[in-house]
Amino acid sequence: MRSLLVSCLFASLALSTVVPRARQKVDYSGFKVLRVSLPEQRGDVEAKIEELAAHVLNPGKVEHLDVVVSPDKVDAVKKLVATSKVINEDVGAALAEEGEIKKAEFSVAAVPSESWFTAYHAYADHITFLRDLQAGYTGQSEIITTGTSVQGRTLTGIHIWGSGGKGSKPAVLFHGTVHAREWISSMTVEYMAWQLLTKYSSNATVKALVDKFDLYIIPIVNPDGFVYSQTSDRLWRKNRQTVSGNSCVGRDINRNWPYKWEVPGGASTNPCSETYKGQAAGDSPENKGLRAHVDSLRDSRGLSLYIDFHSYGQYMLWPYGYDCNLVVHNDAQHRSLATRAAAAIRAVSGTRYTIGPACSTLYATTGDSTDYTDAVGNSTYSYTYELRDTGSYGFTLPANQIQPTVRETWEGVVSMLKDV
Ligand code: 0X9
Ligand code: ZN
Repeated sequence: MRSLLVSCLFASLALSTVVPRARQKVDYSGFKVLRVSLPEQRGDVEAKIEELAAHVLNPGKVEHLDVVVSPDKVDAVKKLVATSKVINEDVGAALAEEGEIKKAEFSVAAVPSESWFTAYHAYADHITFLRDLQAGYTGQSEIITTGTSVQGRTLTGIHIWGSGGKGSKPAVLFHGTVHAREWISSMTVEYMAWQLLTKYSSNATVKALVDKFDLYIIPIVNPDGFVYSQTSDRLWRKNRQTVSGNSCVGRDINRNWPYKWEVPGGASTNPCSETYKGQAAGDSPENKGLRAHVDSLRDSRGLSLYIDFHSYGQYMLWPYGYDCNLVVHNDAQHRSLATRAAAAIRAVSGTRYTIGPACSTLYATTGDSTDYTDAVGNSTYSYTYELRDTGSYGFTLPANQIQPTVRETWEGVVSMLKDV
């Protein structure tokens, strides 16, 4: 008995050095979402709200913040601001509508079917999905890795090419799930890969697109955060990196890219904030791997198009994030591609996107991916997509909206790929 206890203890200690054991899952029953107005001098009030809130859903937003607050802290938050309203009475009940994480049933080495896109999935199943998809198309795809996360997970993606052969065409790069809680983005990015490979031989449009580019598709660039959002806190956003001397965890990988990282205003220097930028430019391991990949594509065949898939809000945004007065040299071309892509999406389902330069259309960010891919990666086009919805469900989009979302977004992406 004693030796059993000792070996269990040893096993759990050994496990904890690899992946810290998840604490009990956060129960959001009774938590509310408050929409609070901010004063002109927002700094102090914002910091106090961040301290009281369990999460800020739209950090950086100028007009108002949407904050998730436990029932006992609602009054304290309300006292800090001039106006507030409850926009969700029970976050726990809203999360329950999202649908369970489905345990996937993979048949041996079969290409995944479209039913994959009817549910959300565990991280390990996402990796199996990619491997099974790739295994069905070994002549025109390979699994790629672009570095390692804080907890040692490999950033995994798929490289797809067409008739010109591997590595012969300009590069297209898609990223998903840099923000852990944005689950619809993993599904959407996977749908792009699935469509490109499964439709290549039957659909002339798809064939032409795959023949035109080398496509690099990484559905989950923040695996530790994603796993944490499934095991511990559904509303987790950042990675799982610690900061010495501080108990708060996580850098916002989308504030960590080493371009204009040092500019003040578009990210937080507080490790407890949702938008913590890190201690130095590019100091998250996830960013190091992603950046090396962007740099190597730039140095080989050049990047034609980069899309970073997020949720929510239904926006298509392009550089710059760090300065609201700067206009990118090919702003007009960015706008015209986005106009056509948004129209293509709307034609499928009526879903409306707002388009524009990131800073002036949404809010300022420093160290975000698209500023880097534009200015350092020399990508001809760089976009952030904010997928469905506009806030009714937010990050916890119900599973029955996965297929409508991925199908409409596919049409937007096809439109962009044709136009590039
Ligand atoms: O804040 C972000 O990183 C993105 N929004 S999200 O709600 N998914 O977190 C937006 C990034 C786009 N860049 C700018 N708005 N500057
Ligand atoms: Zn995001």
